[in-house]
Amino acid sequence: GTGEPISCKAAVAFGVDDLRPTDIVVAAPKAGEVRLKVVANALCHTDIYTLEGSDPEGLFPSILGHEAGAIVESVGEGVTSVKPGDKVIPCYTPQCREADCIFCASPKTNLCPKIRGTQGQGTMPDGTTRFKAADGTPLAHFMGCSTFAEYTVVSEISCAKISDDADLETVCMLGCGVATGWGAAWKTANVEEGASVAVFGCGAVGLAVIQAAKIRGARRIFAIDVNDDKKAVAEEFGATDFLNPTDEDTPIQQRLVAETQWGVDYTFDCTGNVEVMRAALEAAHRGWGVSVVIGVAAAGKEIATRPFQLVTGRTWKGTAFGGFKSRDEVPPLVDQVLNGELPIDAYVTHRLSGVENTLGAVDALHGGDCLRAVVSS
Ligand code: NAD
Ligand code: AHE
Ligand code: ZN
Repeated sequence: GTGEPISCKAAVAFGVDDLRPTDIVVAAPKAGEVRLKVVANALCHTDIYTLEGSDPEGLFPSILGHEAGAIVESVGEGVTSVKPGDKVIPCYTPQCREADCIFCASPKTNLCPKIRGTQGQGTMPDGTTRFKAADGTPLAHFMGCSTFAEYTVVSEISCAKISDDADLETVCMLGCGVATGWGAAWKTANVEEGASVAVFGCGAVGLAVIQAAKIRGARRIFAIDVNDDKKAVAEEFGATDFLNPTDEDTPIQQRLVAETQWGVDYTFDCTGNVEVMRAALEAAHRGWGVSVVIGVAAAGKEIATRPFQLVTGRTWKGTAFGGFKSRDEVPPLVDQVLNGELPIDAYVTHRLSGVENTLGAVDALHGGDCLRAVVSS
């Protein structure tokens, strides 16, 4: 019952590329915390990036996973915004909404720093963990979510309470990839009708940028991927042109500038490759082009370009979770999905069952034909 530890299954990352089904014990939520029954996980490339050892903040052993749908099992002392039975999306970018939080108060950002320090250290805000393996090994938390488990504990400020009608097996994708792509186009870049757009990388994040740009009325949408199989799906999501950089005789940015005379109004990196980030910046329009970094680069990687690219009017920006303030803005996105305004079913290309099969989702996402592999708990 409430207050008792729960024994359950998880996919535990014991080390680089070592993800194993494991029996774990999940402690009760402390003050300001919520224990969740995880219903479905959609694997995001960032989980793989951390599993591969590319994340400077990566910790082992840990419970990864940050794109999920869940139901509140129990709440700790003082929790008022959610109750047992509520459907929630755990959000790695929390929203504390406290009066003295200048980030929550500002319309310019979603980056509430309230629990970011401990989140990066793999603990709850009090500096301790709620997870251990059945043999007693402590397990680190990840991104304030740790959803590759049948039960997890998160902060109340990380829980976006969503409609009871939501299908957690699909809206889980609003916990990261799909919401990030939409927000990158709508909030970070603020793409307008008639604009030109170039999206580098046609995974779920890139396709969500394409979908969102189309909804805004972008006139020309270039999809760029090294995998030719992405052409058809990119066009289904709204791309007007598809380019494979490996087929080009000149750098891809030169081709894009040639196609558009002065460059593309809005460009997006959805690959995490720093050379691609450079190409995306240099493909942006002289005088006003905006390039948004969404992809997450491996530890030690840095971006470079000639400063002249900025002097001549290009802007380089980045986005975390598409700039969405999680508790305020995720629930309305879910409502728009429910009323049919924002279709998301096509992102789910693979379905698996049982958290112990999370490794199957990792293999699927490596496969090249996968957008999102959703694992039901
Ligand atoms: P994914 O692996 O499903 O998709 C990546 C796509 O990029 C693939 O289609 C791949 O073929 C393509 N690609 C790889 N190298 C390329 C190159 N050199 N040129 C063109 N295309 C190339 O990944 P995803 O889940 O869609 O995530 C995309 C990126 O966004 C990852 O780096 C992920 O970590 C990051 N991400 C960031 C945020 C954020 O808030 N900033 C949120 C979600 C994901
Ligand atoms: N922990 C890494 C960087 C990882 C990273 O940049 N994460 C993105 C979200 S990726 C979601 O799939 C992000 O939003 N970061 C902001 C934040 O506060 O973590 C590192 O370099 O240390
Ligand atoms: Zn993610």
